[in-house]
Amino acid sequence: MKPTLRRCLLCLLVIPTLLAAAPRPHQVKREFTVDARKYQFSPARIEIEQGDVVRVTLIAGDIPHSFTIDDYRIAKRGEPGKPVTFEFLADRAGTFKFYCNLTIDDGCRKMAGELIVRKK
Ligand SMILES: [Cu+2]
Repeated sequence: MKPTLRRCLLCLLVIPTLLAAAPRPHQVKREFTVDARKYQFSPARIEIEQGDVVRVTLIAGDIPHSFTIDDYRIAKRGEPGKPVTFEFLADRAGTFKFYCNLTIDDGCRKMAGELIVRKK
């Protein structure tokens, strides 16, 4: 096989993958910075629409905290001075609890907030 042909075949494989991974134009990207400190999330309520791409930056203000949503299989841990940013597609409508799943400190157990995904 000629090298150029081989390169083209590679393009055929790579380009559709890149296109599929790129956000679709109709998708709305929503960005939130969630501050976790003193056993509270701020904001404690996030409202979005089904189909939105949600980008969350978790800032742990005092001790390590996590942002966990079981139904979305999200569990991200932030440490003081080391914020963590992640994205997910809000494909499921409903009200979901987010909480801190760390067991370092008993106070983490009462940390909770709500992700509200409105049906489109
Ligand atoms: Cu915590």
